[in-house]
Amino acid sequence: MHDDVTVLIPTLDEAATIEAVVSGFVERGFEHVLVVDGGSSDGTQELAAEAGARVIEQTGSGKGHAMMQGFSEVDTEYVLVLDGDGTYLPEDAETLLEPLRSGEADHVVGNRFADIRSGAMPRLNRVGNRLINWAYRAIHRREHHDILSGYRAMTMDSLERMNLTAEGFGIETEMCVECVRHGIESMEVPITYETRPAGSETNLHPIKDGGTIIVTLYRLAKTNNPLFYFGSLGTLALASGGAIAAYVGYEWFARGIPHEVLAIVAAAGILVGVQLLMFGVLSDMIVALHRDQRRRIERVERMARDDED
Ligand SMILES: Nc1nc2c(ncn2[C@@H]2O[C@H](COP(=O)(O)OP(=O)(O)OP(=O)(O)O)[C@@H](O)[C@H]2O)c(=O)[nH]1
Ligand SMILES: [Mg+2]
Repeated sequence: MHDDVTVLIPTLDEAATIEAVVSGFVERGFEHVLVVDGGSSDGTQELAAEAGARVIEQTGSGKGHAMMQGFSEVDTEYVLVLDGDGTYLPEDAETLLEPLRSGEADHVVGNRFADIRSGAMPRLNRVGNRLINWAYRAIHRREHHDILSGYRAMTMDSLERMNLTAEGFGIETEMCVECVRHGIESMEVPITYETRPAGSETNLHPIKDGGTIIVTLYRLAKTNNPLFYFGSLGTLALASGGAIAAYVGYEWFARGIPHEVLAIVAAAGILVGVQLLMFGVLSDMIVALHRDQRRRIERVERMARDDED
């Protein structure tokens, strides 16, 4: 029934749940279930295969790496990605796939906050999510409220246009940023987020992985919103330089004490800050021009392709 969809599940020690997750999809008519396992030692691979999945073992490590390896094996039009920890429901698959089939979007993200079971997400993760989504909206100017969601559906076509590199938990962030960069239509649909069943362990370290995600978001801001990237650094340098200059000035005029070294530091901070700000404005113009050019090239490519058909 769903022979145009591959259900891709990255797993690492998910024996407690993987069987139920895979059979949930098989029973709903998904013939292609692909589990990319990161070398589980608890029998996840066998359980997944018994439930009807095709299982491959990951050649590297990290969730992002597993997903990229999985994508390279997909030969269907659509891909549905989800975790193997039983926190996402097969019942929501249709909701995620519908916008792809109707042509409304090429990348659909399940919004966990629409219906989140109590205890499904620790407070720290909740706060981190809120902060990261807010930063994403501010930097990339697209309405998303759950960019880190692990339940997503996409067309293979749009996926092939993305340039993915994040090997760990930064992959979801990267996907949302790539959508903006390549003009891929993305949208959000409400889904349910369940609590991990007892006996199932998380692989996510909120501080370490949260940090990686924030760094990923910031690093990727450079190409989509350079004014923010350079501007924030520039403002920081300018503010520190200005503060030191104010202190040096106060000491000199009010108390007659000179601070030569500090004065040089302050001047350097202000100079660097102003330069970074100018650099930000210039890069912003370059990016805008570049985006314009690329849209034009893509339009011409599409026209050429349509002519061929
Ligand atoms: N193949 C592979 N899968 C991984 C790796 N790390 C995590 N996973 C899987 O990726 C999915 C998401 O990992 P989780 O630990 O559930 O992380 P999360 O969903 O962001 O965090 P929780 O809120 O704790 O569930 C799960 O199915 C994991 O088994 C890895 O290194 N390799
Ligand atoms: Mg999970």
